[in-house]
Amino acid sequence: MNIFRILIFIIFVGIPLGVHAQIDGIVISEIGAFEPADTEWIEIYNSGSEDAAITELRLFENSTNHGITTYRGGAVVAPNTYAIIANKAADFVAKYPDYTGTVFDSSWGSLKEEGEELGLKNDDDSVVEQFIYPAHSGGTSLERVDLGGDGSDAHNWAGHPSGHTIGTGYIAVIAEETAEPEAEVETETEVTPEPESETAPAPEPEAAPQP
Ligand SMILES: [Ca+2]
Repeated sequence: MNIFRILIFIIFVGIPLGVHAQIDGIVISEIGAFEPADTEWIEIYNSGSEDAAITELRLFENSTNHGITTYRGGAVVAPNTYAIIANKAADFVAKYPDYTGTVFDSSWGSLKEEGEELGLKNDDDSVVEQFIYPAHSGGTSLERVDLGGDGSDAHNWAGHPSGHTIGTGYIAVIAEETAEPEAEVETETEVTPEPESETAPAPEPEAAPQP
């Protein structure tokens, strides 16, 4: 009988294969590299259809796998939900009391504003996400424009015009249009000629019939 051998095979080959739960659909959605190192953070988003245990992932930064532990809100991020991985979770929470979502704690040196390789890996080292984010300075966060789009495409990242969107998604800002055209508006008003004051005389009110 080969059943014994089959059982041995299942136990020693099958189970180890199943041990590593592959987590799919977690994307890095925003990067807070502009912060002082202690309050640096990375926003993630679960674009998958299942709950994801983020503590089973490793944050890959500076060629190192950094562990991720729970801090607030548990280990799992539900589908269509944002969460934060902080360099020092306590410092992050103290700085951003308005954000009440899930926070994970990790530990890294410093996220580089010049851009660097960043990623998320499963515990078997398989890659969930890995890319080099583009340089961005100016004291604001770097947001991923299309969460389903390529993280290694520099055009898929945009510096926030004034701050960040911790816990929420990217919103296209029309700041480009509101900031520049002031001068244009002025010239436009100058150019538009006043209509010749050849206004037709107001129609005379119909004389009220004499009684
Ligand atoms: Ca965000």
